[in-house]
Amino acid sequence: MRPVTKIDQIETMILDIPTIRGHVLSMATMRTQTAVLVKVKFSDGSEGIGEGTTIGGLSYGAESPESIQSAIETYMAPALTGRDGNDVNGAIQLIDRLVKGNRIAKAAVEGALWDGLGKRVNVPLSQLFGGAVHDKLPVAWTLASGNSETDIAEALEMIEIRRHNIFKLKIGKRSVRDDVAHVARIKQAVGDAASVRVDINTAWSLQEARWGLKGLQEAGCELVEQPLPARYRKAMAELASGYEIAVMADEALNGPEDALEVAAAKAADVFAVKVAQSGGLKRASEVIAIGQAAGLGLYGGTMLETGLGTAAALQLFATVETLRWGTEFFGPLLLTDDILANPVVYRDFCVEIPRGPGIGATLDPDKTDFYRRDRGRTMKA
Ligand code: MUC
Ligand code: MG
Repeated sequence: MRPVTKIDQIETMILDIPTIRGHVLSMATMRTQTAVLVKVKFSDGSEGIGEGTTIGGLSYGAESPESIQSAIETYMAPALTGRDGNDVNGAIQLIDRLVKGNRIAKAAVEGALWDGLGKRVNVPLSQLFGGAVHDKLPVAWTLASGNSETDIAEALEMIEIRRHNIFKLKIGKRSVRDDVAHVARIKQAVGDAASVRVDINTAWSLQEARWGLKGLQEAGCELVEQPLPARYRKAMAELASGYEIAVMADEALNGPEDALEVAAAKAADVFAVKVAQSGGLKRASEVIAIGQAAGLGLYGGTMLETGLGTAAALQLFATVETLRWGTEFFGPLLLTDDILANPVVYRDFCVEIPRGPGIGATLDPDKTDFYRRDRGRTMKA
Protein backbone atom coordinates (compact mmCIF):
# COMPACT_ATOMS: atom_id res chain seq x y z
CA MET A 1 0.00 0.00 0.00
CA ARG A 2 1.30 3.48 -0.84
CA PRO A 3 2.01 5.65 2.18
CA VAL A 4 -0.64 8.27 2.89
CA THR A 5 0.42 11.80 1.95
CA LYS A 6 -0.84 13.95 4.78
CA ILE A 7 -1.78 17.62 4.81
CA ASP A 8 0.87 19.14 7.06
CA GLN A 9 0.21 22.86 6.92
CA ILE A 10 -2.09 25.42 5.28
CA GLU A 11 -0.91 29.03 4.94
CA THR A 12 -2.49 32.11 3.42
CA MET A 13 -1.27 35.44 2.07
CA ILE A 14 -3.14 38.58 1.02
CA LEU A 15 -1.71 40.51 -1.92
CA ASP A 16 -2.70 44.03 -3.00
CA ILE A 17 -1.79 44.63 -6.64
CA PRO A 18 -2.59 47.90 -8.49
CA THR A 19 -4.75 47.74 -11.62
CA ILE A 20 -3.54 49.24 -14.92
CA ARG A 21 -6.37 51.82 -14.80
CA GLY A 22 -9.45 52.49 -12.73
CA HIS A 23 -11.93 49.63 -13.35
CA VAL A 24 -15.34 51.28 -12.98
CA LEU A 25 -18.11 48.86 -12.02
CA SER A 26 -21.66 49.74 -11.00
CA MET A 27 -20.86 49.05 -7.33
CA ALA A 28 -17.18 50.00 -7.00
CA THR A 29 -14.19 51.46 -8.80
CA MET A 30 -11.17 49.20 -8.51
CA ARG A 31 -7.70 50.70 -8.45
CA THR A 32 -6.20 47.71 -6.69
CA GLN A 33 -7.07 44.04 -6.79
CA THR A 34 -6.70 42.07 -3.59
CA ALA A 35 -5.95 38.38 -3.96
CA VAL A 36 -5.89 35.72 -1.27
CA LEU A 37 -3.40 32.94 -1.94
CA VAL A 38 -3.25 29.60 -0.15
CA LYS A 39 -0.37 27.19 0.09
CA VAL A 40 -0.86 23.61 1.31
CA LYS A 41 2.24 21.71 2.39
CA PHE A 42 2.10 17.91 2.36
CA SER A 43 4.06 15.38 4.40
CA ASP A 44 6.00 14.10 1.36
CA GLY A 45 7.42 17.58 0.73
CA SER A 46 5.03 18.40 -2.11
CA GLU A 47 3.00 21.62 -2.15
CA GLY A 48 -0.16 22.94 -3.74
CA ILE A 49 -1.23 26.54 -4.31
CA GLY A 50 -4.66 28.06 -4.79
CA GLU A 51 -6.39 31.45 -4.98
CA GLY A 52 -9.62 32.87 -3.57
CA THR A 53 -10.29 36.37 -4.76
CA THR A 54 -13.27 38.71 -4.76
CA ILE A 55 -13.97 42.10 -6.31
CA GLY A 56 -14.34 45.51 -4.66
CA GLY A 57 -14.06 44.54 -0.99
CA LEU A 58 -17.56 43.65 0.22
CA SER A 59 -19.37 45.50 -2.56
CA TYR A 60 -19.66 42.52 -4.91
CA GLY A 61 -20.55 39.68 -2.56
CA ALA A 62 -20.68 38.46 1.02
CA GLU A 63 -16.99 37.51 1.30
CA SER A 64 -14.11 39.97 1.70
CA PRO A 65 -10.40 39.19 1.30
CA GLU A 66 -10.09 39.34 5.08
CA SER A 67 -13.04 36.99 5.68
CA ILE A 68 -11.63 34.56 3.10
CA GLN A 69 -8.31 34.51 4.95
CA SER A 70 -9.94 34.13 8.33
CA ALA A 71 -12.34 31.35 7.21
CA ILE A 72 -9.37 29.38 5.88
CA GLU A 73 -7.04 29.94 8.81
CA THR A 74 -9.54 29.66 11.65
CA TYR A 75 -11.96 27.00 10.45
CA MET A 76 -10.67 25.08 7.46
CA ALA A 77 -6.94 24.64 8.12
CA PRO A 78 -7.33 23.02 11.56
CA ALA A 79 -9.95 20.57 10.24
CA LEU A 80 -7.88 19.56 7.23
CA THR A 81 -4.45 19.29 8.85
CA GLY A 82 -3.39 15.67 9.25
CA ARG A 83 -5.87 14.34 6.67
CA ASP A 84 -4.96 12.33 3.55
CA GLY A 85 -3.82 14.95 1.03
CA ASN A 86 -4.98 12.84 -1.93
CA ASP A 87 -8.56 12.66 -0.66
CA VAL A 88 -9.80 15.90 -2.24
CA ASN A 89 -13.44 14.81 -2.31
CA GLY A 90 -13.23 13.89 1.38
CA ALA A 91 -11.83 17.35 2.15
CA ILE A 92 -14.59 19.05 0.15
CA GLN A 93 -17.29 17.06 1.94
CA LEU A 94 -15.80 17.71 5.39
CA ILE A 95 -15.48 21.45 4.78
CA ASP A 96 -19.02 21.61 3.39
CA ARG A 97 -20.25 20.09 6.68
CA LEU A 98 -18.17 22.40 8.87
CA VAL A 99 -18.42 25.70 6.99
CA LYS A 100 -21.57 27.20 5.50
CA GLY A 101 -21.21 29.58 2.55
CA ASN A 102 -17.70 31.03 2.25
CA ARG A 103 -17.47 29.63 -1.26
CA ILE A 104 -14.48 31.69 -2.33
CA ALA A 105 -12.47 30.52 0.68
CA LYS A 106 -13.44 26.91 -0.10
CA ALA A 107 -12.42 27.36 -3.73
CA ALA A 108 -8.96 28.60 -2.71
CA VAL A 109 -8.24 25.61 -0.48
CA GLU A 110 -9.70 23.09 -2.90
CA GLY A 111 -7.62 24.55 -5.73
CA ALA A 112 -4.46 24.06 -3.67
CA LEU A 113 -5.42 20.46 -2.89
CA TRP A 114 -6.01 19.66 -6.57
CA ASP A 115 -2.76 21.41 -7.47
CA GLY A 116 -0.83 19.28 -4.96
CA LEU A 117 -2.45 16.09 -6.24
CA GLY A 118 -1.78 16.98 -9.88
CA LYS A 119 1.86 17.71 -9.10
CA ARG A 120 2.28 14.45 -7.17
CA VAL A 121 0.88 12.34 -10.01
CA ASN A 122 2.58 14.65 -12.55
CA VAL A 123 -0.50 15.49 -14.65
CA PRO A 124 -2.20 18.82 -15.39
CA LEU A 125 -5.31 19.49 -13.37
CA SER A 126 -7.43 19.17 -16.51
CA GLN A 127 -6.54 15.48 -16.54
CA LEU A 128 -7.97 15.01 -13.06
CA PHE A 129 -11.21 16.34 -14.54
CA GLY A 130 -11.15 13.87 -17.45
CA GLY A 131 -8.71 15.60 -19.80
CA ALA A 132 -8.47 18.83 -21.79
CA VAL A 133 -10.36 19.05 -25.09
CA HIS A 134 -9.00 22.55 -25.87
CA ASP A 135 -5.49 24.01 -25.75
CA LYS A 136 -6.80 27.60 -25.89
CA LEU A 137 -10.09 29.40 -25.35
CA PRO A 138 -11.57 32.69 -26.64
CA VAL A 139 -11.09 35.47 -24.10
CA ALA A 140 -13.07 38.70 -23.63
CA TRP A 141 -11.75 42.01 -22.28
CA THR A 142 -13.73 44.35 -20.06
CA LEU A 143 -14.04 47.99 -21.09
CA ALA A 144 -14.60 49.87 -17.85
CA SER A 145 -12.52 53.03 -17.86
CA GLY A 146 -15.64 55.08 -17.15
CA ASN A 147 -15.15 57.07 -20.37
CA SER A 148 -16.54 56.18 -23.84
CA GLU A 149 -13.59 57.64 -25.79
CA THR A 150 -11.03 55.79 -23.70
CA ASP A 151 -13.05 52.56 -24.02
CA ILE A 152 -13.23 52.92 -27.82
CA ALA A 153 -9.48 53.54 -28.11
CA GLU A 154 -8.84 50.54 -25.86
CA ALA A 155 -11.17 48.30 -27.89
CA LEU A 156 -9.66 49.29 -31.24
CA GLU A 157 -6.16 48.67 -29.92
CA MET A 158 -7.13 45.21 -28.61
CA ILE A 159 -8.56 44.28 -32.01
CA GLU A 160 -5.50 45.67 -33.78
CA ILE A 161 -3.04 43.65 -31.68
CA ARG A 162 -5.35 40.59 -31.93
CA ARG A 163 -5.67 40.24 -28.17
CA HIS A 164 -9.48 40.51 -27.81
CA ASN A 165 -12.49 40.76 -30.09
CA ILE A 166 -15.10 40.17 -27.40
CA PHE A 167 -15.83 43.14 -25.14
CA LYS A 168 -17.79 43.27 -21.93
CA LEU A 169 -18.86 46.77 -20.96
CA LYS A 170 -19.50 47.54 -17.34
CA ILE A 171 -22.60 49.68 -17.04
CA GLY A 172 -25.33 50.40 -14.47
CA LYS A 173 -23.77 53.36 -12.75
CA ARG A 174 -25.28 56.08 -14.95
CA SER A 175 -28.86 56.44 -16.22
CA VAL A 176 -30.13 53.70 -18.52
CA ARG A 177 -30.39 56.19 -21.37
CA ASP A 178 -26.74 57.31 -20.96
CA ASP A 179 -25.54 53.73 -20.62
CA VAL A 180 -27.35 52.60 -23.77
CA ALA A 181 -25.87 55.55 -25.68
CA HIS A 182 -22.39 54.59 -24.40
CA VAL A 183 -22.84 50.98 -25.54
CA ALA A 184 -24.21 52.07 -28.94
CA ARG A 185 -21.16 54.31 -29.53
CA ILE A 186 -18.75 51.52 -28.75
CA LYS A 187 -20.62 48.97 -30.88
CA GLN A 188 -20.66 51.43 -33.75
CA ALA A 189 -16.91 52.01 -33.40
CA VAL A 190 -15.97 48.31 -33.44
CA GLY A 191 -18.66 47.23 -35.94
CA ASP A 192 -18.64 43.56 -36.91
CA ALA A 193 -15.03 43.18 -35.79
CA ALA A 194 -16.11 42.45 -32.22
CA SER A 195 -18.89 41.10 -30.02
CA VAL A 196 -20.19 43.63 -27.48
CA ARG A 197 -21.82 42.54 -24.22
CA VAL A 198 -22.67 44.33 -20.98
CA ASP A 199 -22.58 43.57 -17.27
CA ILE A 200 -24.91 45.51 -14.96
CA ASN A 201 -23.76 43.82 -11.73
CA THR A 202 -27.36 43.83 -10.38
CA ALA A 203 -27.81 47.62 -10.58
CA TRP A 204 -31.13 47.83 -12.45
CA SER A 205 -34.75 47.53 -11.37
CA LEU A 206 -37.06 45.45 -13.60
CA GLN A 207 -38.52 48.65 -15.04
CA GLU A 208 -35.07 50.00 -15.90
CA ALA A 209 -34.07 46.64 -17.33
CA ARG A 210 -37.04 46.59 -19.72
CA TRP A 211 -35.89 49.90 -21.24
CA GLY A 212 -32.29 48.84 -21.04
CA LEU A 213 -32.67 45.53 -22.85
CA LYS A 214 -34.78 47.11 -25.59
CA GLY A 215 -32.12 49.80 -26.21
CA LEU A 216 -29.18 47.41 -25.91
CA GLN A 217 -30.48 44.95 -28.44
CA GLU A 218 -31.26 47.76 -30.87
CA ALA A 219 -27.64 48.91 -30.43
CA GLY A 220 -26.32 45.47 -31.45
CA CYS A 221 -25.31 44.32 -27.98
CA GLU A 222 -25.46 40.52 -27.83
CA LEU A 223 -25.74 39.72 -24.18
CA VAL A 224 -26.68 41.32 -20.86
CA GLU A 225 -25.17 39.96 -17.65
CA GLN A 226 -27.00 40.05 -14.33
CA PRO A 227 -29.16 43.15 -14.87
CA LEU A 228 -31.17 42.51 -11.69
CA PRO A 229 -30.38 41.52 -8.10
CA ALA A 230 -29.34 37.90 -7.66
CA ARG A 231 -32.57 36.72 -6.07
CA TYR A 232 -34.96 38.21 -8.66
CA ARG A 233 -35.42 34.98 -10.60
CA LYS A 234 -38.97 35.62 -11.82
CA ALA A 235 -38.04 39.05 -13.12
CA MET A 236 -34.91 37.64 -14.80
CA ALA A 237 -37.14 35.01 -16.43
CA GLU A 238 -39.39 37.77 -17.76
CA LEU A 239 -36.36 39.45 -19.34
CA ALA A 240 -34.99 36.19 -20.74
CA SER A 241 -38.29 35.34 -22.45
CA GLY A 242 -39.21 38.91 -23.44
CA TYR A 243 -36.17 39.94 -25.49
CA GLU A 244 -33.91 38.45 -28.16
CA ILE A 245 -30.72 39.60 -26.39
CA ALA A 246 -29.19 36.79 -24.29
CA VAL A 247 -29.57 37.14 -20.52
CA MET A 248 -26.68 35.77 -18.47
CA ALA A 249 -26.70 34.89 -14.77
CA ASP A 250 -23.62 35.74 -12.71
CA GLU A 251 -24.28 36.87 -9.11
CA ALA A 252 -27.35 34.57 -9.15
CA LEU A 253 -25.11 31.50 -9.40
CA ASN A 254 -23.61 30.50 -6.09
CA GLY A 255 -23.07 26.81 -6.64
CA PRO A 256 -25.04 23.92 -8.11
CA GLU A 257 -28.23 24.45 -6.07
CA ASP A 258 -28.59 27.97 -7.47
CA ALA A 259 -27.77 26.67 -10.93
CA LEU A 260 -30.60 24.16 -10.71
CA GLU A 261 -33.08 26.79 -9.52
CA VAL A 262 -32.04 29.39 -12.12
CA ALA A 263 -32.31 26.77 -14.88
CA ALA A 264 -35.68 25.50 -13.63
CA ALA A 265 -37.04 29.06 -13.42
CA LYS A 266 -35.70 29.80 -16.95
CA ALA A 267 -34.13 32.86 -15.34
CA ALA A 268 -31.16 32.93 -17.75
CA ASP A 269 -30.11 31.91 -21.26
CA VAL A 270 -26.44 31.66 -20.29
CA PHE A 271 -24.50 30.74 -17.15
CA ALA A 272 -21.38 32.76 -16.28
CA VAL A 273 -19.63 29.99 -14.38
CA LYS A 274 -17.11 31.26 -11.84
CA VAL A 275 -14.92 28.79 -9.97
CA ALA A 276 -14.72 30.96 -6.84
CA GLN A 277 -18.42 31.82 -6.70
CA SER A 278 -19.36 28.18 -7.32
CA GLY A 279 -17.34 27.08 -4.28
CA GLY A 280 -14.41 25.49 -6.10
CA LEU A 281 -13.50 23.55 -9.22
CA LYS A 282 -15.65 20.56 -8.33
CA ARG A 283 -18.80 22.58 -7.66
CA ALA A 284 -18.11 24.68 -10.77
CA SER A 285 -18.02 21.46 -12.79
CA GLU A 286 -21.44 20.65 -11.33
CA VAL A 287 -22.78 24.10 -12.29
CA ILE A 288 -21.45 23.47 -15.81
CA ALA A 289 -23.18 20.07 -15.93
CA ILE A 290 -26.50 21.60 -14.88
CA GLY A 291 -26.18 24.34 -17.49
CA GLN A 292 -25.39 21.75 -20.15
CA ALA A 293 -28.29 19.52 -19.13
CA ALA A 294 -30.66 22.51 -19.26
CA GLY A 295 -29.47 23.42 -22.76
CA LEU A 296 -28.11 26.78 -21.63
CA GLY A 297 -25.11 28.64 -23.06
CA LEU A 298 -21.90 28.59 -21.00
CA TYR A 299 -19.32 31.29 -20.34
CA GLY A 300 -16.17 31.07 -18.24
CA GLY A 301 -16.43 33.90 -15.69
CA THR A 302 -13.74 35.55 -13.58
CA MET A 303 -13.37 37.28 -10.25
CA LEU A 304 -10.39 39.08 -11.75
CA GLU A 305 -7.98 36.63 -10.21
CA THR A 306 -4.21 36.75 -10.65
CA GLY A 307 -2.52 34.27 -12.96
CA LEU A 308 -2.91 31.55 -10.32
CA GLY A 309 -6.71 31.56 -10.08
CA THR A 310 -6.92 32.19 -13.81
CA ALA A 311 -4.76 29.15 -14.58
CA ALA A 312 -6.86 27.01 -12.24
CA ALA A 313 -10.07 28.03 -14.02
CA LEU A 314 -8.44 27.39 -17.40
CA GLN A 315 -7.65 23.83 -16.34
CA LEU A 316 -11.34 23.15 -15.72
CA PHE A 317 -12.78 25.02 -18.70
CA ALA A 318 -10.30 23.28 -21.03
CA THR A 319 -12.34 20.13 -20.35
CA VAL A 320 -15.69 21.65 -21.39
CA GLU A 321 -16.70 20.74 -24.91
CA THR A 322 -18.80 23.79 -25.82
CA LEU A 323 -18.36 27.25 -24.33
CA ARG A 324 -20.76 29.04 -26.64
CA TRP A 325 -19.93 32.46 -25.17
CA GLY A 326 -16.20 31.95 -24.58
CA THR A 327 -14.44 33.17 -21.44
CA GLU A 328 -13.23 36.32 -19.69
CA PHE A 329 -10.10 34.88 -18.10
CA PHE A 330 -8.10 38.10 -18.51
CA GLY A 331 -7.51 38.86 -14.79
CA PRO A 332 -3.68 39.04 -14.94
CA LEU A 333 -3.88 41.58 -17.79
CA LEU A 334 -5.77 44.06 -15.61
CA LEU A 335 -2.94 44.10 -13.06
CA THR A 336 0.22 46.18 -13.29
CA ASP A 337 2.33 43.14 -12.50
CA ASP A 338 2.16 39.37 -12.95
CA ILE A 339 2.89 37.27 -9.88
CA LEU A 340 3.62 34.13 -11.89
CA ALA A 341 7.09 33.09 -13.01
CA ASN A 342 5.27 31.54 -16.02
CA PRO A 343 2.53 34.06 -16.91
CA VAL A 344 -0.62 32.91 -18.66
CA VAL A 345 -0.27 33.48 -22.44
CA TYR A 346 -2.73 35.60 -24.48
CA ARG A 347 -2.53 35.44 -28.26
CA ASP A 348 -4.80 35.59 -31.31
CA PHE A 349 -7.93 36.50 -29.33
CA CYS A 350 -7.41 33.48 -27.10
CA VAL A 351 -5.94 32.51 -23.76
CA GLU A 352 -3.77 29.40 -23.72
CA ILE A 353 -4.29 26.55 -21.27
CA PRO A 354 -1.18 26.37 -19.05
CA ARG A 355 0.91 23.23 -19.35
CA GLY A 356 2.76 21.45 -16.60
CA PRO A 357 1.54 19.51 -13.59
CA GLY A 358 -1.33 20.63 -11.37
CA ILE A 359 -2.68 24.11 -12.02
CA GLY A 360 0.40 24.82 -14.12
CA ALA A 361 1.24 28.07 -12.30
CA THR A 362 4.52 28.88 -10.54
CA LEU A 363 4.61 31.86 -8.18
CA ASP A 364 7.43 34.39 -8.47
CA PRO A 365 8.55 34.76 -4.83
CA ASP A 366 9.95 38.26 -5.34
CA LYS A 367 6.57 39.43 -6.63
CA THR A 368 4.52 37.81 -3.89
CA ASP A 369 6.89 39.21 -1.25
CA PHE A 370 6.56 42.67 -2.79
CA TYR A 371 2.75 42.75 -2.96
CA ARG A 372 1.89 40.91 0.26
CA ARG A 373 -0.10 43.02 2.68
CA ASP A 374 1.46 41.61 5.80
CA ARG A 375 5.12 40.92 5.35
CA GLY A 376 5.35 39.55 8.88
CA ARG A 377 3.41 36.37 8.09
CA THR A 378 5.13 33.07 7.41
CA MET A 379 3.98 31.98 3.97
CA LYS A 380 6.80 32.01 1.44
CA ALA A 381 6.24 31.45 -2.26
C1 MUC B 1 -18.23 40.37 -12.96
O1 MUC B 1 -19.21 40.70 -12.35
O2 MUC B 1 -18.41 39.67 -13.93
C2 MUC B 1 -15.59 40.06 -14.47
C3 MUC B 1 -14.98 40.80 -15.42
C4 MUC B 1 -14.84 42.09 -14.93
O3 MUC B 1 -14.36 43.05 -15.47
O4 MUC B 1 -15.37 42.16 -13.72
C5 MUC B 1 -15.73 40.86 -13.31
C6 MUC B 1 -16.91 40.83 -12.46
MG1 MG C 1 -20.59 39.77 -13.76
